Amino acid sequence: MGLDDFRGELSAAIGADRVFEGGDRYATDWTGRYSAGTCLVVRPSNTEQVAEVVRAAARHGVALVPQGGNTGLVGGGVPHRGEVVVSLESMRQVGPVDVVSRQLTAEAGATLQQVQEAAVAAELRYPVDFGARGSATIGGTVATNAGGINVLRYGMTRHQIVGIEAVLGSGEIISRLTGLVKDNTGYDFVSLLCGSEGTLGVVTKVRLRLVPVAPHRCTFLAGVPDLATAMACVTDLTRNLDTIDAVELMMANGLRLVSDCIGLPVPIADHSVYLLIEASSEADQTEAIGRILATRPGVEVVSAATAQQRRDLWRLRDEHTPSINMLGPPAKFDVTVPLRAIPRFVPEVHRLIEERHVGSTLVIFGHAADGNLHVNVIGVESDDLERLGDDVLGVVASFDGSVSAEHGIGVTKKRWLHLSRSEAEIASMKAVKNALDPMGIMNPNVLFD
Ligand code: 2HG
Ligand code: ZN
Repeated sequence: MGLDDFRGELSAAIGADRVFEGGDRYATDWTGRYSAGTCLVVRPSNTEQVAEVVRAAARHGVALVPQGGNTGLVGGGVPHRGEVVVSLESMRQVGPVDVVSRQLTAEAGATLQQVQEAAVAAELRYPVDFGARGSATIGGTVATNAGGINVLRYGMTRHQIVGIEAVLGSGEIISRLTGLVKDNTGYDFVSLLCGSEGTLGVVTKVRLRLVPVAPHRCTFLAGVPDLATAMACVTDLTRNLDTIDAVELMMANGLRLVSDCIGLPVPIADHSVYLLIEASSEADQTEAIGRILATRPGVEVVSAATAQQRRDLWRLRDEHTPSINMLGPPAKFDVTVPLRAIPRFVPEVHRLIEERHVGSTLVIFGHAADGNLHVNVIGVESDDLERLGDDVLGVVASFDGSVSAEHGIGVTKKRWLHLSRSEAEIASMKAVKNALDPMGIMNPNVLFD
């Protein structure tokens, strides 16, 4: 690779301060499992500069890894074989909000929280949300088609995007930012780039739809005797109300771990399973939700009476990922199974881990209403990770689930892509990649080899 030539040429073109040697912040992934130690980083300040980076990389045979907040969980945003990191952190402009169309345009390096706050300032809401909102970037959420806690009501990131600007691996800029909701003029690049994990190009700007803010919000923690009852509660709620934003699932061991780590007590103790439920609506739903949950035996409910109590309930959920990391680098499986399979799937995974991965710790939590479970296993040696993945994802496949619900395939899940995608689909994905990234320089280690 002509890395020195690439570096010299780009320093002259976009400024020496925008081309530098980066440490852990750029070279180590969030879980700590992948680390290149140091890496060359380029930090363009606008779309034209991103295009210069991609064209120079193509000329010199240099591979690139686009990077946002580096909060990805499948090793897809860090270098593995000497790739250069393209950091979007200098491109963080958001807005203004177009209140007529209820849309805004944001640069890829803006954080999810920046976008949410800009929407709130215009009395609107950007409904994608998850714990890493303060550091995850909007470009990263698009590249991975991020899901999060409100998918039940609002859908994944793909459902929020009405436009995109990106530099393809070919060095071409495509820009579709007019915000037309209806636009049937051929292949849908917006949707194609969303979830492409940096393999087709670098997302530089996105146009997002915003939704109205409902005046009433209510938040509950429900302690439940078992998974079957928990899933029955999910059905009761979602069949009867169209105002439920989130129903999150936590298990007693995960909640205990979080509570100990952050020093925040669980307001209702001694249940096997917990649901964190949130609704937003025109009229207050506290009573309606309480009534629905009360019909199931053994369910104990507490509702947040103040904004602080609401924040505390959400901290018990949001802090699962950092608390698990305190136990050591986890093996993470981000899977979906059909809703009715959850009460059988979870015990099956427990049995497998106890029998075949003795001494490891299993923490399962996730998004109950869409069947997305985060299976975290701590204490498994690196050379045993493939066997662990074969075991866990084998069970997922046996329940007709998906090997990645929202985090993406990245580097970690490549081995198991075939469990969720047919040979024809994988061949078609490769054909698309070859067309848009003819030199194979865009994030070459992720998705497939
Ligand atoms: C969440 O739902 C994230 O909090 C992270 O998707 C999940 O840490 C995980 O496994
Ligand atoms: Zn999640």
